[in-house]
Amino acid sequence: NVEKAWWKETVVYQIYPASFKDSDGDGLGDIPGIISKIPYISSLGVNAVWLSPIYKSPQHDMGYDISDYRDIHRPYGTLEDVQRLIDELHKNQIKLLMDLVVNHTSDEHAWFKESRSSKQSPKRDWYFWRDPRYDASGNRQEPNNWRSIFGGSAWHYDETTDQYYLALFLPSQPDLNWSNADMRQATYDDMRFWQDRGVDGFRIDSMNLMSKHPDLPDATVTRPKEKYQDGSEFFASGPKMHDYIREMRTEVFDHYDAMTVGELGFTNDERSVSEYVAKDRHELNMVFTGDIVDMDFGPGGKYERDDFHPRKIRHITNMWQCAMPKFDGWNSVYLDNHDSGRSLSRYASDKPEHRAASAKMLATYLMTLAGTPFLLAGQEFGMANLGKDYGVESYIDVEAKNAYNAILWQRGGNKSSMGDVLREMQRKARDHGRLPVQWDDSPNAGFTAADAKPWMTINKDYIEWNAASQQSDKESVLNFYRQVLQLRKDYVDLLVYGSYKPLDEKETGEMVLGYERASPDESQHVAVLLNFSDQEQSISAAGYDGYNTLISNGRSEVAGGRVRLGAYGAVVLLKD
Ligand code: ISL
Repeated sequence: NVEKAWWKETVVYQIYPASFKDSDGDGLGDIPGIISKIPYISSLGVNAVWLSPIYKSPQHDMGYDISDYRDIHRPYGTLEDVQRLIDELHKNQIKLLMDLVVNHTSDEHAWFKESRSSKQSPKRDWYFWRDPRYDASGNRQEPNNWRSIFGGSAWHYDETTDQYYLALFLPSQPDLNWSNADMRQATYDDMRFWQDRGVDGFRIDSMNLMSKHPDLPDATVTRPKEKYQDGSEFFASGPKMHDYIREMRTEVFDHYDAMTVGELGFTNDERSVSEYVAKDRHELNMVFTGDIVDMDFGPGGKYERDDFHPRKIRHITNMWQCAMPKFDGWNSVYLDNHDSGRSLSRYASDKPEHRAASAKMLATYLMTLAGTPFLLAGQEFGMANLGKDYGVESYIDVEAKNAYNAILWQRGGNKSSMGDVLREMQRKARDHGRLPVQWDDSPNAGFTAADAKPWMTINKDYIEWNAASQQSDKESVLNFYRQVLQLRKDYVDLLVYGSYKPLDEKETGEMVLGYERASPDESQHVAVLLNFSDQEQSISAAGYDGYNTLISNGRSEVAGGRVRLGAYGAVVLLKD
């Protein structure tokens, strides 16, 4: 039997602070804006908020480049505002998870400034500094061949000391050296600073990159035409990773009953993931594996074409749902975050005739699996990607821009050859996950003042797709979300703690994801059937005598011994 815990019964709502709600008309979301929406957040039935970074930052990567962990980016508000946010959320029984970005800092952080000042600096070893290599003709070269996640070399030359520093993301995001014990203690102090103010836990950014292979060896060459290579074999889930997590627990988390969610890029295999979340390891409560947001990446990367197929979500869902009970682990369940396109537009359909049904089908997926569900703000009323009529100039995020420019360069600067890349951007660019929330149909979607200039594009579909217009409509996506969240509470034994049994593709057809859940005492049973295609599907109802529809997105029918699902149909059948 699965052990009970508050963080297992929670549904988490992710807020991207820049895009949630602007209270002062500067076009950027802020903390008072979030506070003003607490009644709305509370009305959804979520029990926790994950807030993307709000700390002091030069904002080269939207706050994932932190220059002071104990201060707030002024346009978002002040420490007092954050305290008010924590207190107001708590009054509404909503917990707050902060984003903990400690794989790297900003190059404007005092630690890095000190570290870069001289080789003798006491903080020199808090980051990775290495001598140049020289090629046969005496040209200065990077210490190894690693590619940055945002493109180019991961190493940056610094004249002051004639050495390179390592930055796996932007050059302005130098990686911290976790093998330095003083650095680790300083980080733990910063975590305690927030926990002492009442924060309930952390989503830990790029967690598995904190331990690198101590020799920083050259990566295996997988793209021979390119100078820099994927070094993740040496920088993801390195040898000391689990020592650091255990230390973090005993130094910080255990003293606060903190909820912990580690982001794991690159680490997607069952055995490695189990080492983070198996119960007897006492490390993290849950993780985000990247596989679920990479289902439509191409063989050579994100901006290559590889059309999504339902068999991928079946495979990944079954894998994690079946794996976790083997080692008493727990996981997150998510489809969207601020690093990708909206799942509605990628894994289902945002065409007008399918949009609401698709959003409800995905909601059914999120709320009927074992694991803690995470929603990205706007998902609860069917926000979608920017449409096909938005050109490349609408994309302002550094990841897509860098990728676009790198491919353009490979193609000799021929812009007319870039249609395929733009298509993939329209699907997957991080910008879509960061669109301002569409509150109502007033100018600027009620996100900011009517005469303000929003910091990024507001999707023009807001006139039709916004939270206000769905409030009182019983059939709306928004109210469907409220219903499935309520079901998850009403059937907590079944939907949170119940067992999971995949339905075979032979029974459901390859376009349908089907699974059964049973409560630990076997008194309750459900079958969930989700059509990930725009074609009608028909499944034998032979095993479901005595089952009734618990919830449906309006595109299902049980009759004549068959369950019929319309395009993107979803149904949950409960045994009476
Ligand atoms: O490269 C990846 C794994 O295949 C990425 O998914 C990687 O894990 C991800 O880019 C890390 O994202 C996080 O850290 C970044 C920041 O830009 C993202 O917004 C954040 O979610 C650097 O802090």
